[in-house]
Amino acid sequence: MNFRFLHAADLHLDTPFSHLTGVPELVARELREASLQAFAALIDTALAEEVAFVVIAGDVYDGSVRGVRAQLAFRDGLQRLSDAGIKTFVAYGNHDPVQEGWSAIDSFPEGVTIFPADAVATIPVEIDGLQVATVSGISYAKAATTDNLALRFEPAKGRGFHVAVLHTNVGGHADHAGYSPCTLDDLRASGHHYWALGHIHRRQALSGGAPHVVYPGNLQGRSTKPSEQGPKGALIVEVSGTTVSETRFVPLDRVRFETVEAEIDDRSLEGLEQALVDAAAEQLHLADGSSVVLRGVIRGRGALHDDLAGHDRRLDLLQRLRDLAPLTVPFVWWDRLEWHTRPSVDLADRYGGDDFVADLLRAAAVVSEGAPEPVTLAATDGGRRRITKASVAADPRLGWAPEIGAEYRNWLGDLVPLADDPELWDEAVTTALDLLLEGED
Ligand SMILES: [Mn+2]
Repeated sequence: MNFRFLHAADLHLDTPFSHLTGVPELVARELREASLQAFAALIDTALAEEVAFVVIAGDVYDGSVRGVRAQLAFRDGLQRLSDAGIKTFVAYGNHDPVQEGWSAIDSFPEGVTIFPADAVATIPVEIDGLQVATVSGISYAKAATTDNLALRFEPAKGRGFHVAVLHTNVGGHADHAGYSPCTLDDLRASGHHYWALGHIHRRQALSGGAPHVVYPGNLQGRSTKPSEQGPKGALIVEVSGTTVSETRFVPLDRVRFETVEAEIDDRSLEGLEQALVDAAAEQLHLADGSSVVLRGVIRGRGALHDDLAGHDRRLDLLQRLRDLAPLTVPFVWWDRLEWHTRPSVDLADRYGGDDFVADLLRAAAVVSEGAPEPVTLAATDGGRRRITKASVAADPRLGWAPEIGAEYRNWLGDLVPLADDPELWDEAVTTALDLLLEGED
């Protein structure tokens, strides 16, 4: 028997997008609606694709304070599926545990299974009186669920294709909260054909067969964090007997979060602006009817770095991009610009000099790369002082020459601990250079 089902997770209905600041009314309104519209699109897709059932693997809501709009929209969607004779299976996760928060829904429509929190439940799915699948699952009782729920699944048995539904952090990814951690081997052991997982927002298949172990990603991106970027939606899984014949991603997001990059090398301000505007237009095109929230990353070395080094000018460029972007739906909203640019000076040339810029560059090299040879710097007593990485660690204030000024010495001392983070350190040194070079002019 061939059939298809829909696998979604991490709906985070009515998610607030509270980190986005300074957005105009139209953008705020669209963001407020985005998660609910994505859910409506999910229901539309299930109906259009005539799926046998829908699986939702946790984090239906954004928090245990489940919003009124979120709950009522969720119930409406399940009712539409029920009316069409489509079963829905829901396992709650850490954002919507069964025993916490407030439920506005007295009774769910016919054909909806909310998996219990005390034990794994298994429900058969029939088509034309023939059992074609079973769907097993368990919900979180409390948000802080850190025991291995995967071990509670009994070996799959009976006719058909066996689906297991769980909100879990497979492999205990350090970047994700450690909710109900389990291993891939735990999941392989149970004999299910398809583990419909939720929790990790980046879409991925941890195993492409025997069994399929899949995170569909969240339904609607929530920020410009890497795991929240790119197309978001759900998976349509085509089943033939006990085999997955195809898995198709269906984008359902209404607002897409993306990063665009531009280089400043030899570009005029006008050229940089055009590059960013073009990149935004391309993202809007790729989003295919959805709106786009952009983070711009600007790299490279050149005169523009020096010209725009002041905070205000960079903010002005951001404002200018916002002014140029379409503010009708689908919109483009520039959330922010990140500058990883470098001054136009020849750093190799300056490194060999005998001024403070050279001292700074050499000290930075010692700190960040642990230069094998100690370097000498102008010291407070007017002479030269040898420094090594160890001496910097022992005294981050370095004994910089007095003509540098106490505020610089203190400030540079504060920078040294940043060396553990290469990107941050690079930025700190670049900022220090900017200030020094500005002084030279
Ligand atoms: Mn989630």
